[in-house]
Amino acid sequence: MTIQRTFSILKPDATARNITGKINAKIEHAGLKIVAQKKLMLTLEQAQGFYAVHKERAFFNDLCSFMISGPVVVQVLEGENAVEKYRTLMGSTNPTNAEEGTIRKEFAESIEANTVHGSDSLENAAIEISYFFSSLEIVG
Ligand code: IDP
Ligand code: MG
Repeated sequence: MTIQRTFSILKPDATARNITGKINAKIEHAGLKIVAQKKLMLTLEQAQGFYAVHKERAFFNDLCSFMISGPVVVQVLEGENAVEKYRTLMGSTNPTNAEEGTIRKEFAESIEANTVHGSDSLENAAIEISYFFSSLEIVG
């Protein structure tokens, strides 16, 4: 029984299609609580910094362009085993491979426009949360 916090982004393809509420319903139905949330436009510098781990990948420039193509919703999710629970709820990076019932299976448009980001470890969750939120903005 470990309560964790993880970091989530509802990507520009989600805000463009006005489905952030549908995604949040799935998040809450899975038992994760949205303890912080804000909508913003990323700058190119912020997107590049956030995805710096991927900077050598062929898709890096396209990914950063996509992430600044419209507003995103950044969130902190809290709950039992939140990091792994949210990764499971998201589904595989490529929606073609995503499992039934996952966010990406239901909503993702492509391997790039795949609707959501979620931290891949507890350590990265803490780094990513602090990239976007101050502790005063997180209300459990
Ligand atoms: P994840 O979001 O499932 O953790 P990562 O491998 O960390 O997947 O990749 C980060 C993001 O980069 C993905 O969510 C997706 O938007 C994009 N991406 C990953 N692989 C590809 C690819 O092969 N082509 C285009 N975009 C990709
Ligand atoms: Mg990742």
